[in-house]
Amino acid sequence: MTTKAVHVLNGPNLDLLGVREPEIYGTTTLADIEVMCRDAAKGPLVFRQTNHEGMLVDWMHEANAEGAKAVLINAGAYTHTSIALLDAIRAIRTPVIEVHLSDPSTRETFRHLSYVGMAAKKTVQGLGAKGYIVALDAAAQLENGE
Ligand code: CA2
Repeated sequence: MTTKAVHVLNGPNLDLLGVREPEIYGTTTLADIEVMCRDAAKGPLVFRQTNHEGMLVDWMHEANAEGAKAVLINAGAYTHTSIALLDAIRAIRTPVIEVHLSDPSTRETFRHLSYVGMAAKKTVQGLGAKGYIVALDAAAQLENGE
């Protein structure tokens, strides 16, 4: 039997992590976060980044079609704008966990609304890169029905 993967999807500008605005997002790069996630994951992990909204939707569908264990998504600014992502999360069976490095609820008011959060099973925010690991643990707990 093949072990199903957790898919970690990252949205726009997260490829700039560690390079710009370290006072908000820290100095850890997305490549560092990928290594942390691979170390922490207990099974196969798909880790991706795109600057394109539709690509995130396609990857949600792909995760669902492959029977992925869970999707972790940091949708970046699409979090606050994308009804397409909300619909995609509602349309798939795979449980989705929302992750943010910062805590958007303490930032500008335009970041307070999360379309992703309306459909996600759980949100982990404000913990920096460690939030991805907390979200991986949360995905394992969902799998165990906890
Ligand atoms: O806190 C998060 O993880 C965010 O998803 C990051 C998004 C922001 O739009 C969300 O409100 C919260 C921004 C990602 C952009 O990342 C950058 C990294 C370095 C330099 C500039 C942007």
